[in-house]
Amino acid sequence: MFTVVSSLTSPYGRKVRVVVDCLGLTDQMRLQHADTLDSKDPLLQINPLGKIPVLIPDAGEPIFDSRVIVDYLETTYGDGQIIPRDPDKRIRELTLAALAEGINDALLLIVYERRYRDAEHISPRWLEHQRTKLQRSLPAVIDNLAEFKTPGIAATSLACALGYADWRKQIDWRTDYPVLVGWLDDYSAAVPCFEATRPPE
Ligand SMILES: N[C@@H](CCC(=O)N[C@@H](CS)C(=O)NCC(=O)O)C(=O)O
Repeated sequence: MFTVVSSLTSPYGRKVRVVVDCLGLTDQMRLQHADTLDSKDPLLQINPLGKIPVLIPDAGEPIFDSRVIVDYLETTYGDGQIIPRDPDKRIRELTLAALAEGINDALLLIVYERRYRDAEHISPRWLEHQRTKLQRSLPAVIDNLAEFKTPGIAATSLACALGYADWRKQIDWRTDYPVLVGWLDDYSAAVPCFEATRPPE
Protein backbone atom coordinates (compact mmCIF):
# COMPACT_ATOMS: atom_id res chain seq x y z
CA MET A 1 0.00 0.00 0.00
CA PHE A 2 1.01 3.60 -0.49
CA THR A 3 -0.42 7.08 -0.05
CA VAL A 4 -0.60 9.69 -2.78
CA VAL A 5 -0.79 13.22 -1.40
CA SER A 6 -2.46 15.48 -3.94
CA SER A 7 -5.46 17.63 -4.72
CA LEU A 8 -8.17 16.45 -7.09
CA THR A 9 -7.25 19.26 -9.48
CA SER A 10 -3.47 19.01 -9.86
CA PRO A 11 -2.53 17.89 -13.39
CA TYR A 12 0.66 16.37 -11.99
CA GLY A 13 -1.37 14.49 -9.38
CA ARG A 14 -3.76 13.36 -12.09
CA LYS A 15 -0.85 11.97 -14.08
CA VAL A 16 0.29 9.92 -11.08
CA ARG A 17 -3.25 8.64 -10.41
CA VAL A 18 -3.62 7.61 -14.06
CA VAL A 19 -0.29 5.75 -13.97
CA VAL A 20 -1.33 4.04 -10.72
CA ASP A 21 -4.50 2.84 -12.44
CA CYS A 22 -2.71 1.78 -15.64
CA LEU A 23 -0.47 -0.40 -13.47
CA GLY A 24 -3.53 -1.96 -11.76
CA LEU A 25 -2.63 -0.42 -8.40
CA THR A 26 -5.68 1.72 -7.62
CA ASP A 27 -6.72 -0.68 -4.82
CA GLN A 28 -3.32 -0.19 -3.19
CA MET A 29 -3.53 3.62 -3.18
CA ARG A 30 -4.83 5.87 -0.44
CA LEU A 31 -5.45 9.43 -1.61
CA GLN A 32 -4.63 12.11 0.96
CA HIS A 33 -6.00 15.52 0.07
CA ALA A 34 -3.61 18.48 0.27
CA ASP A 35 -4.25 22.19 -0.08
CA THR A 36 -1.11 23.97 -1.29
CA LEU A 37 -2.60 27.33 -0.26
CA ASP A 38 -2.92 26.24 3.40
CA SER A 39 0.21 27.16 5.38
CA LYS A 40 -0.74 24.54 8.01
CA ASP A 41 -1.25 21.66 5.60
CA PRO A 42 0.66 18.50 6.68
CA LEU A 43 2.07 18.46 3.13
CA LEU A 44 4.71 20.95 4.29
CA GLN A 45 6.10 18.37 6.74
CA ILE A 46 6.28 15.82 3.93
CA ASN A 47 7.64 17.94 1.09
CA PRO A 48 9.44 21.14 2.14
CA LEU A 49 8.80 22.50 -1.35
CA GLY A 50 5.08 22.46 -0.56
CA LYS A 51 4.31 20.87 -3.92
CA ILE A 52 2.02 18.02 -4.88
CA PRO A 53 1.95 15.19 -5.68
CA VAL A 54 3.96 13.19 -3.14
CA LEU A 55 3.89 9.39 -2.88
CA ILE A 56 4.52 7.86 0.53
CA PRO A 57 5.24 4.12 0.47
CA ASP A 58 4.06 2.29 3.62
CA ALA A 59 7.71 1.48 4.28
CA GLY A 60 9.92 4.21 2.92
CA GLU A 61 10.62 7.88 2.52
CA PRO A 62 8.25 10.29 0.71
CA ILE A 63 8.86 10.46 -3.02
CA PHE A 64 8.49 13.59 -5.16
CA ASP A 65 8.16 15.09 -7.74
CA SER A 66 5.67 13.47 -10.15
CA ARG A 67 8.40 12.40 -12.57
CA VAL A 68 10.25 10.57 -9.80
CA ILE A 69 6.99 9.03 -8.57
CA VAL A 70 6.24 7.70 -12.05
CA ASP A 71 9.77 6.35 -12.31
CA TYR A 72 9.32 4.66 -8.90
CA LEU A 73 5.97 3.13 -9.88
CA GLU A 74 7.28 1.88 -13.21
CA THR A 75 10.47 0.45 -11.69
CA THR A 76 8.67 -1.18 -8.76
CA TYR A 77 5.47 -2.41 -10.39
CA GLY A 78 5.77 -2.00 -14.16
CA ASP A 79 7.36 -3.92 -16.98
CA GLY A 80 8.27 -1.10 -19.34
CA GLN A 81 4.79 -0.13 -20.50
CA ILE A 82 4.90 3.33 -18.86
CA ILE A 83 8.60 4.07 -19.44
CA PRO A 84 10.34 1.68 -21.85
CA ARG A 85 13.33 -0.22 -20.49
CA ASP A 86 15.33 -0.11 -23.73
CA PRO A 87 17.80 2.81 -23.18
CA ASP A 88 17.15 4.65 -26.47
CA LYS A 89 13.37 4.24 -26.27
CA ARG A 90 13.45 5.28 -22.59
CA ILE A 91 15.24 8.55 -23.32
CA ARG A 92 12.93 9.31 -26.24
CA GLU A 93 9.82 8.63 -24.13
CA LEU A 94 11.15 10.78 -21.28
CA THR A 95 12.04 13.61 -23.67
CA LEU A 96 8.53 13.65 -25.12
CA ALA A 97 7.14 13.48 -21.58
CA ALA A 98 9.35 16.46 -20.65
CA LEU A 99 7.87 18.38 -23.59
CA ALA A 100 4.36 17.65 -22.32
CA GLU A 101 5.39 18.48 -18.74
CA GLY A 102 6.81 21.79 -19.94
CA ILE A 103 3.44 22.57 -21.51
CA ASN A 104 1.86 21.79 -18.15
CA ASP A 105 4.41 24.02 -16.39
CA ALA A 106 3.67 26.95 -18.73
CA LEU A 107 -0.08 26.50 -18.16
CA LEU A 108 0.49 26.42 -14.38
CA LEU A 109 2.68 29.54 -14.44
CA ILE A 110 -0.06 31.43 -16.29
CA VAL A 111 -2.51 30.46 -13.53
CA TYR A 112 -0.02 31.34 -10.77
CA GLU A 113 0.80 34.74 -12.25
CA ARG A 114 -2.83 35.64 -11.73
CA ARG A 115 -3.21 33.80 -8.42
CA TYR A 116 -0.17 35.10 -6.57
CA ARG A 117 0.15 38.66 -7.88
CA ASP A 118 -2.10 41.60 -7.17
CA ALA A 119 -3.98 42.58 -10.32
CA GLU A 120 -1.88 45.71 -10.91
CA HIS A 121 1.36 43.69 -10.83
CA ILE A 122 0.40 40.95 -13.27
CA SER A 123 3.04 40.94 -15.99
CA PRO A 124 1.70 40.77 -19.58
CA ARG A 125 5.30 40.13 -20.67
CA TRP A 126 5.57 37.05 -18.45
CA LEU A 127 2.18 35.75 -19.59
CA GLU A 128 3.25 36.24 -23.21
CA HIS A 129 6.55 34.47 -22.49
CA GLN A 130 4.61 31.41 -21.29
CA ARG A 131 2.13 31.60 -24.18
CA THR A 132 4.93 31.59 -26.75
CA LYS A 133 6.26 28.40 -25.15
CA LEU A 134 2.83 26.87 -25.73
CA GLN A 135 2.70 28.20 -29.30
CA ARG A 136 6.00 26.46 -30.08
CA SER A 137 5.50 23.31 -28.05
CA LEU A 138 2.02 22.24 -29.07
CA PRO A 139 2.95 22.19 -32.80
CA ALA A 140 6.10 20.26 -31.81
CA VAL A 141 3.86 17.72 -30.06
CA ILE A 142 1.68 17.48 -33.16
CA ASP A 143 4.77 16.88 -35.34
CA ASN A 144 5.53 13.85 -33.17
CA LEU A 145 1.99 12.82 -32.22
CA ALA A 146 2.37 9.23 -33.40
CA GLU A 147 4.91 8.70 -30.62
CA PHE A 148 2.48 9.76 -27.87
CA LYS A 149 1.11 6.25 -27.37
CA THR A 150 -0.89 4.84 -24.47
CA PRO A 151 -0.05 3.90 -21.80
CA GLY A 152 3.36 5.60 -22.11
CA ILE A 153 4.16 8.47 -19.78
CA ALA A 154 4.49 10.97 -22.66
CA ALA A 155 0.87 10.37 -23.69
CA THR A 156 -0.42 10.57 -20.12
CA SER A 157 1.54 13.79 -19.44
CA LEU A 158 0.11 15.32 -22.62
CA ALA A 159 -3.44 14.22 -21.80
CA CYS A 160 -3.19 15.73 -18.31
CA ALA A 161 -1.81 19.00 -19.71
CA LEU A 162 -4.68 19.26 -22.22
CA GLY A 163 -7.17 18.36 -19.49
CA TYR A 164 -5.69 21.10 -17.31
CA ALA A 165 -6.11 23.66 -20.14
CA ASP A 166 -9.71 22.48 -20.58
CA TRP A 167 -10.33 23.16 -16.91
CA ARG A 168 -8.42 26.44 -16.44
CA LYS A 169 -8.90 27.73 -20.01
CA GLN A 170 -5.49 29.41 -20.30
CA ILE A 171 -5.61 28.73 -24.06
CA ASP A 172 -8.24 27.56 -26.54
CA TRP A 173 -6.26 24.54 -27.73
CA ARG A 174 -9.38 22.80 -29.11
CA THR A 175 -9.86 25.58 -31.67
CA ASP A 176 -6.18 26.17 -32.41
CA TYR A 177 -5.06 22.51 -32.63
CA PRO A 178 -8.08 20.38 -33.70
CA VAL A 179 -5.90 17.33 -34.35
CA LEU A 180 -5.31 17.14 -30.61
CA VAL A 181 -9.06 16.89 -29.98
CA GLY A 182 -9.24 13.55 -31.79
CA TRP A 183 -6.03 12.45 -30.12
CA LEU A 184 -7.40 13.17 -26.63
CA ASP A 185 -10.68 11.40 -27.44
CA ASP A 186 -8.70 8.30 -28.44
CA TYR A 187 -6.51 8.55 -25.34
CA SER A 188 -9.56 8.91 -23.10
CA ALA A 189 -11.26 5.90 -24.69
CA ALA A 190 -8.14 3.77 -24.16
CA VAL A 191 -7.49 4.94 -20.57
CA PRO A 192 -10.80 4.94 -18.65
CA CYS A 193 -9.16 6.33 -15.52
CA PHE A 194 -8.48 9.59 -17.35
CA GLU A 195 -12.16 10.55 -17.35
CA ALA A 196 -12.55 9.28 -13.78
CA THR A 197 -9.80 11.68 -12.63
CA ARG A 198 -11.23 14.77 -14.33
CA PRO A 199 -11.02 17.81 -11.99
CA PRO A 200 -14.30 18.45 -10.18
CA GLU A 201 -16.26 21.49 -11.38
N1 LIG B 1 7.45 19.41 -11.23
C1 LIG B 1 6.48 19.15 -10.18
C2 LIG B 1 5.41 20.21 -10.25
C3 LIG B 1 4.42 20.06 -9.09
C4 LIG B 1 3.59 21.32 -8.91
O1 LIG B 1 4.02 22.43 -9.25
N2 LIG B 1 2.38 21.12 -8.37
C5 LIG B 1 1.55 22.26 -8.06
C6 LIG B 1 0.08 21.88 -8.04
S1 LIG B 1 -0.52 21.53 -9.64
C7 LIG B 1 1.90 22.73 -6.66
O2 LIG B 1 2.09 21.92 -5.79
N3 LIG B 1 1.96 24.05 -6.45
C8 LIG B 1 2.17 24.64 -5.18
C9 LIG B 1 3.36 25.54 -5.14
O3 LIG B 1 4.12 25.60 -6.14
O4 LIG B 1 3.55 26.15 -4.11
C10 LIG B 1 5.91 17.75 -10.34
O5 LIG B 1 5.99 17.22 -11.45
O6 LIG B 1 5.44 17.15 -9.38
